[in-house]
Amino acid sequence: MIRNLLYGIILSVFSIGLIAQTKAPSPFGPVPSENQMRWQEMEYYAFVHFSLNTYTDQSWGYGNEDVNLFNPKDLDCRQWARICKEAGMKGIIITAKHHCGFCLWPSKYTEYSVKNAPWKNGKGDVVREMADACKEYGLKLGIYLSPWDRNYPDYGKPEYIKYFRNQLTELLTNYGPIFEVWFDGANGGTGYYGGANEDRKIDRTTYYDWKNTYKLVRELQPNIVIWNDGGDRADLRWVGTEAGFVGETNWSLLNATGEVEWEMLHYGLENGDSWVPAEVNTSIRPEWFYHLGEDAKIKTLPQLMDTYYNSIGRNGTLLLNFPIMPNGLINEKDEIAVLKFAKAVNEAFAVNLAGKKKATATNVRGNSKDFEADKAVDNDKNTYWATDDNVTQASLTIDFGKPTTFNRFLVQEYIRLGQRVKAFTVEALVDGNWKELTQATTIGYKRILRFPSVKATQVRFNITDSKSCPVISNIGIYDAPQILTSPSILRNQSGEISIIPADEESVIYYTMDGSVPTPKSKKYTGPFQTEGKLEVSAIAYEPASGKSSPVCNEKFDLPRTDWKIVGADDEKAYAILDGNPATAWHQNKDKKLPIDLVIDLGKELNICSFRYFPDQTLWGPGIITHYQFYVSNDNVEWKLVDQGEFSNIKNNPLWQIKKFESEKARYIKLAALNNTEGNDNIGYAEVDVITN
Ligand code: FUL
Repeated sequence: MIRNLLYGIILSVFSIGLIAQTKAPSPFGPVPSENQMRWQEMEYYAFVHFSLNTYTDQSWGYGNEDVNLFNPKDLDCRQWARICKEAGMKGIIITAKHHCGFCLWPSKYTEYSVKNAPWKNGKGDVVREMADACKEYGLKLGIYLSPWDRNYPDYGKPEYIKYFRNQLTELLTNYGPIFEVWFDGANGGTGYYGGANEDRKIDRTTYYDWKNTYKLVRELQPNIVIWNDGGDRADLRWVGTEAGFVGETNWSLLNATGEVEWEMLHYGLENGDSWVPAEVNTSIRPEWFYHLGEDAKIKTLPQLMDTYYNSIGRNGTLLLNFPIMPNGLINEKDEIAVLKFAKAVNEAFAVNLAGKKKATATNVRGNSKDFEADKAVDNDKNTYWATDDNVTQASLTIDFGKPTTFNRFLVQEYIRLGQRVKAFTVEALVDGNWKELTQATTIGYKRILRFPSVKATQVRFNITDSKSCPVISNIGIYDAPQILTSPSILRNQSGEISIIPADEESVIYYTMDGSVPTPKSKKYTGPFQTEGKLEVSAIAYEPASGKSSPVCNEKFDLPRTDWKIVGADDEKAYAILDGNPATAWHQNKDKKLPIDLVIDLGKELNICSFRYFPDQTLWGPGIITHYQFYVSNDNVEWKLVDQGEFSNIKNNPLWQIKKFESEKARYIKLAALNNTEGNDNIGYAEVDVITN
C-alpha cells in the first residue's frame, strides 16, 4: 500500500515535470488573426479587371468616359469562375469600381454605373453575377473599390468620404460574404470630377479616415481581410511591385504606425509590431485591363512558374489578374496559359518524397513525442517539430532509405505561434558526403527553394538562426519536371540581333518569317546583322530531354543606326538606343522640369507612334508620368502631336506606346513634364518610334 502510494507520488511528480517541460512553445511576437490565417491558407486567387477602360484601351480612365460604351455582348461571370476553379484558385476579386468611378453594380449613389449603360437595358449588375458564379463554383468573392474616383464631383472634399462609405456599405451588405476588400493606393491627381477637369491632391494618410472606414468594413463583414498599401495599416500589404515577386527575405510583419517605405513593403520588417503579411498581385498580361495589342504578350509557363516560386514560394499569396475582354469573357489564350500553369504546379508537387519518411532532429522539445521530427513530415498542418526554448539552431534529417532524385525543398513554419526562422540551409547526402544545396533566410507560412536536380539518400535541413525556438509544421521534398525558359531577343542600334539563352545547356533555334521555330529551324550561333522592319521568334531547345521553351517573339521597327541624341554631350546617352532594356541613361542632374529629349533620326521618317521604356532600377529610376511629344523637320519649328499621362507607370514600369496621326519628320522631342518621384530626375531605358 505504502509502496503503491510512493509509486503514485513518484509517477505524478515525474509526469508533472514532463508536462511542464513539453508545454507547447509560447507565441513569439505578433501572430496572425483567424481572418489572416484563413486568407493565407487560400494561397492563390484571381483578380478580374473590367470597366470602361476595357472599351477605351486605357489603363486609367479619366472619369468622363461615356457609359454607353459598356455593353458586353457575351458577359459570362460563370466562365471566369469556371476558369479560376479549374486553375486551382480559391477566390476572385472584382474591380467593382476602378479609378474612373464607373460602377459595375447599380449603386444608388451615382448615375455613373451599369444602370445607365445599354448592357441589359440598364438592368444588369456585374457584381451580382460574379457573386452568384463564385457561389456556384465554390469560390470566395473579393471587392476592389478604388478610393480615388476621377468622376465624382466631390472627390477631394469631405463629402466624398460619405459617398465612398455608402458604396462600401452597398457592396459589403448586398453580395454575401466578402473575403477581401482592396483599397488601391493610386490616389488623387487630374480627373474629370463632374466637369471640373482639374488636378485634385489629397493627403492619402488622413483624407479617407481609414480608422473609421476599417471599423465600418469589419462591422459589415467580420471575416474579411483589408488590403491597403498606404495610410493606416490594414490586414495585408502590397509588396512594392506589380511584377509578381516579393523579397527573398519576407517577414509577415510591419509597424502599425509610421511611413511604410518600399523596402518594408518588399521585405516586411523583421521586428515589426503587427502581423501584416504580403500579397503578390500581378497580371497574366503586362497590363491590368484588356488591350488587344497584348494578345501575344501573355505570361509564358516559365514566367508564371517564376511568379509562383517568388510569391507563394516566398511566404506570400498570389493574386493573378485576368483582363476581361470587351465581349465580357476571359480570352482563350489566358485560359490556356493559366490551366497549363495549374497543371505544371500540380505535376511539380504531386509526390512528396519526404512524406512519412524517417525524420530525426538534433533537438526535440522536452524529448516529447508531441514535438518530434516526424511531426514535420506527417502531412498534418496542426502538428509541428519544435525545439527547446533556448535552442535557436537545430537540424532535422530525413532519410529516404534509398538514393532519391529531387530539386525542390518546401518548408512551413507553424505561424500561429509567430514567424521565427531567420536563416537556414539545405544539404544532401550524396555518395556518403554532405553537400550544401541552398541557403535562404526567412520561411513564414511557406517557403519553396529550387536547385538543380540531385540524387541523395538523406536531406538535412539546418536552421542556423532563429528569433526563438523554431516551430516547423511541414517539410516537402519534390522532383519537379524541368521547364525551359525562353531566350531573349535584342537588336542594337545598328540592327545587330543577339539572342540570349536563359541557361547554358540549351540550343537556340529561330525564324524571321513569323513562323513558330522548331529544332528544324535555323540554329543561332552568334549575333547577326539585319536591316529594315523585322519579326524574330526563338526557342531554347534541350537536346537531352527533347524539350523546348515557349516561343519568344519580338517585332522591331527600323534600326536606329543614324539616330543622334541632340545636345547630350554624353556617350552614355546612347544606352537609350542600344536595344538593351537593362541599360539606362539619366538627364543631367542640373536640369529642371520640363526636360526635353531631342533626337535627330538622320532622315525624314513617317512616324505614327512613339515608345518609351522606363529605367527598371529600383532606386531613383526617374520615370516620366506626364509627357508631350513633338516632331520637327528642322529642329526649330516643333509640332505637338501627342500629350498625356503614362498611367500606372510607377507600379508597373512597362513599355509605353502612344499612337498619333502619322507625321513626316526628321526630329522628335519627348518632353518630360513630371516624374514619379516628384523631383527633376528623368531617365530612359529605351526610346523608339513606330513608322508607317
Ligand atoms: C494599381 C492600379 O492603379 C492599377 O490600375 C490596377 O488596378 C492595379 C491592381 O493597382 O495600383
